[in-house]
Amino acid sequence: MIWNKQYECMEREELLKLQGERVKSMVKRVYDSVPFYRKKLEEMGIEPGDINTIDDLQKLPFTTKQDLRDNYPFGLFTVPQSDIVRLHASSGTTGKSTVVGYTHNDIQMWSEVVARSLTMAGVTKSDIIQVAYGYGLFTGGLGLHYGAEKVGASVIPISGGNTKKQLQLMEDFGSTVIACTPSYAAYLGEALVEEKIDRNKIKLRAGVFGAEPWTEEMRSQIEHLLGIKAYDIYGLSEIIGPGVSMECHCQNGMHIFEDHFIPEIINPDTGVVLPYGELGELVFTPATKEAMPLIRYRTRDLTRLHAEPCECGRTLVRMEKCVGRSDDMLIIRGVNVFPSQVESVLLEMSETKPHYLLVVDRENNLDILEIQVEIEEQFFSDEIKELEGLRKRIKANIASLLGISATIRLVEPGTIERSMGKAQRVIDKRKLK
Ligand code: DLL
Repeated sequence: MIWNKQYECMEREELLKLQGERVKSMVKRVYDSVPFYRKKLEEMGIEPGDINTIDDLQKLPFTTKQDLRDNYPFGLFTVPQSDIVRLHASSGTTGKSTVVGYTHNDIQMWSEVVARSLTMAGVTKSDIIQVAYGYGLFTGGLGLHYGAEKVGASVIPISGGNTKKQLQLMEDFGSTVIACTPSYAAYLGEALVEEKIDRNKIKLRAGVFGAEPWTEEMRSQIEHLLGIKAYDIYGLSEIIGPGVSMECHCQNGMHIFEDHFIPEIINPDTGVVLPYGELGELVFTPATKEAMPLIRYRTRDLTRLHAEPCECGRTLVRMEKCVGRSDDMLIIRGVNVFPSQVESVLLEMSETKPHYLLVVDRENNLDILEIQVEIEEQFFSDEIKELEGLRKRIKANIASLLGISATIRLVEPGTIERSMGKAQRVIDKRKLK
């Protein structure tokens, strides 16, 4: 068990002081060693000596994904290549991937925050954890791996995919915890039934799911399918990887490890910092990173922060489940729609399975949305009349909750492509035109 009470239960005043000291020393480091940051700060007339307390953070400029691309591959590193012990890269759908580097100390810090995260899900050295996030350039697999080893759990580094083998090892090795994307967890749950595996032989009790947005409705479905308690873990490669924040047993938002990653919520249009409780874009300053600390990195993830104390005893702020990324937001006939909103509507209905796809297109200059949704086998074999009733109910719920009209296509179980990693929930054909 790794519960670092010194930092996780720190008095707010003390934590803010610590954050101030950490930002101050980090700004001096990047100013001295990263030409990009020196230039940017000089242009704004800021010197490292101007940054003394955490309140001064707001004087500093933002860093964006484009800045990482412009400095591809190693331009933002603060240390010589000989001090880098690991490189990861995020795939990125457009342009060059973004590269991140880690020193030995960075890997230690990362392992600790993931270990703290797993501790929140009750993971101890007695657990057997199946790490089914992808290993490789993606941070999920190795991130969870090192954290689980630090806790002392027995790690099965199976990586993503190979579903039959996942189930076989789950049964034979007696995995008690599974770590993967929520979409893959839903698929594993389904495969368990298809393979007719005796549920009594499965010892799973908890899941550590993240890397993509997922709703409370998805959580209920996964918990039901796998017979476990499902926890949300958040992170991004630019900041460290998984383990930036995690839900404790109270499941009242994800605690951010603020001693390392300093969060802010901003208005994405104006860059103005918003108070706790307001919805906006999450910004992080990973102040203790050695190889690649960033100043006010804009994540594009939309959420809210809450600072009220949590029953678990941790004083760290909590972030709500992400609504989605600002770049995943669809604008359909002028209405803003997040795939996660569609997911909540669909999965609230017992007839639907957690597999769906949004196809957006344009016809006669008008946006059209088709939602393909898989339904449970027993309902699919029902009479046409009943299927039609279900289709109409989904359409009405989408219209009343999201304010858009969509074509609903009910598809047979197994039709929508399953994802072993991050699910693709949207095909926007308008972009291809
Ligand atoms: O997805 C790191 C990770 C691995 C997190 C395993 C959790 C578990 P990237 O590939 O850089 O890193 O993608 C980061 O994924 O900005 C969010 O948009 C999204 N994301 C990550 N975790 C969550 C989550 C990893 N729990 C991007 N809920 C982030 C919603 C998430 N979105």
